Amino acid sequence: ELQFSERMNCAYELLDKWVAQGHGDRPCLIGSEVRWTYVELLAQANRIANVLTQDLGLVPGNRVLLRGANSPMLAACWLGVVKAGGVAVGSMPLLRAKELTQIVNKAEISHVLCDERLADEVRNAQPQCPTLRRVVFFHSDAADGLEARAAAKSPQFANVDTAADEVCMMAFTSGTTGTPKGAVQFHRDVMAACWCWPRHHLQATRDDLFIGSPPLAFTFGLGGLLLFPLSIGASSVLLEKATPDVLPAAIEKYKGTVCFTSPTAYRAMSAAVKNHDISSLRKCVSAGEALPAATRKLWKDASGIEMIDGIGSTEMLHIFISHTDTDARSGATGKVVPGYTAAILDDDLKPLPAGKIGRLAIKGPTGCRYLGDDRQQQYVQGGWNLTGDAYLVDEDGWFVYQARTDDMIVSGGYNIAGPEVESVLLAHPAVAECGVIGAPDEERGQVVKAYIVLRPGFTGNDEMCKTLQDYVKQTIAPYKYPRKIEFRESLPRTETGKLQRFRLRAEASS
Ligand code: 3SK
Repeated sequence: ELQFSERMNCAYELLDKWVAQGHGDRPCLIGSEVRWTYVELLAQANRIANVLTQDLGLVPGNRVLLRGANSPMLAACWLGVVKAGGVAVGSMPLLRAKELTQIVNKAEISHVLCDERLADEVRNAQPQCPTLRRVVFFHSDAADGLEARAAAKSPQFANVDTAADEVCMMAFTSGTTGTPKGAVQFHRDVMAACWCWPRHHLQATRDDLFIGSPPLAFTFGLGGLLLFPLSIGASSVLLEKATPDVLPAAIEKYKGTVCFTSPTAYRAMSAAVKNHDISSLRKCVSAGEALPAATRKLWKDASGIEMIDGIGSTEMLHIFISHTDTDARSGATGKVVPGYTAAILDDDLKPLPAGKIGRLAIKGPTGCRYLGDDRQQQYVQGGWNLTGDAYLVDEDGWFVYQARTDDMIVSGGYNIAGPEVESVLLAHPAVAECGVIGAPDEERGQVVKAYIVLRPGFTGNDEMCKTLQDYVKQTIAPYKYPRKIEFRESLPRTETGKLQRFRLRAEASS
C-alpha cells in the first residue's frame, strides 16, 4: 500500500497537494503570534525557497542548517529548503558553538537559517566553518532578515523536481564518543514515516490538532508536530516553550487533541492537569525514553487516556515498535509497526526465541544511512538496523525493553553521550580523571552522573561540585551537565588503563 513515483518532492505531498485539492483555507500551523492556513504556510515556504535560490545562491543538494525553537517560521524554513531541493539539517536550540561547528563541518553546511535570538553561538562558530557561505536570521526586524527578504518575493515557487531517493533532510544524533552522527533521509523516507506508524498506530484525522514539546530538530518532534499533521491535512501548535509546567495550559488554550511528549513530561504533568481543562485531548504519544509502567498508570489516572508508547530512532526517522491506544500492555514498548520487521538477535546475528534477551534488530522502509561514518558498520549488520537497545519479545509479539547496549545516557528525553561530558570535565584544571555514566532516576529515567578524581590541591565539596556543573553548562548544551557528582580517590580501570564504565554503572544502580 506504500507506493511512490520515482520522482517526488515530499514538500509537495505534505503541503502543495492540500492547496491543489481545495483544502487551502483549513487551519494548518499555530504559533504564539501567527495562525496560518495551508495556503498561508505554502506562500511563506515558497517565499523562503525564492530567497534561498534567488538571493542566497542555494542550489539543489546544498545543506542548510536550521536553528530555532519550535515555531511556524521554523517549519516554513524546513519546507522552503526541501522545496528548493536543499537538505534541511535540524539542530537543537541549546547547542553551543563547539557542537554547531562539528555539525556544520561534518555536513558541509553552506547556509544557516537561524532565529535571531540564537545568533551568538552561530556567530562564534562561523570562523571555524569554512563551508558556510550565508547566514540569515529569522524572527528578525532587520532589512536583510528572512521576513523582510521573504516579503519581497513571490508566493509562487515551482518545487525542484527531485527523485524519491534524493536526500532531503539530515538529523544529527550524538554518538557514544560525543562526535555527532548525521542520519541522512530521502524524500521517500519522510513519506514512509508519515505512512507506517501514523496510519496504523496513531490513527489521527484531519480534524485533529497536534501539540507537544519535542523540538523539530529531533525526528520525534519533526514527525509528531509537523510531518504527520501535514501528511493528513490536520493542524499543529508549535510552541517555543512547551515544558511540563506550561503544556497543560497550552492544551487547554488551543484545545489540542493529540499530544507528543516524553514520559518524564507526562509524569511531571500528571499533578498539574487537575488545574486545567484538558478534555479536548484524545491521544497521548510517549517516546524518546522507556515509559515506566508507573508513569503510564499515573497519566491514565490523571487524564483518563491510555498512552501510545513507542520506540523509534533518529536513524530510522520515527517509531517502529508501538502500542495503540486500544491495544496497550503495561511494561512492554509495543508490537512491530506494519511495514517494519523486528527481531531479537544474539551477538552472531542469529534470531533468538521468544523470552530471550538480545539485540533489537529492525528492517523496513526507512533505515540508517550515516553521513560518512564508520559507525554505519555497527548500526547496520546483516541487513538489520541494530538500535543499540537490548530487548526481549514475548510469545504474543510484545517487545519488552531491557537496557541500552551502548554508553548513551537517556535523561528526561535527551540523548547524552557520557564520553562527551567526560571530555569537557577533563578540560577543567581541577579534574584529573573522570567517568560519566547514566544513574537510574525515578523522574528522568536516568541522570548524568560524574565520578571525578581531583588534582592535588583541590577539594571535593559542594562548591567544587557547582563549579564543575557550571563549567559543563557553559561549554556544551546545558542539559548535558552532571546532575550528580561523586569525588573519588581512583576510578576502576582495566590493566591497559581503559575506564570500566560498566563498574560505575553497576555501583550507581545498586
Ligand atoms: O527515541 C525514540 O523513541 C524516537 C522516537 C521517534 C523518533 C525518534 C526517536 C529517537
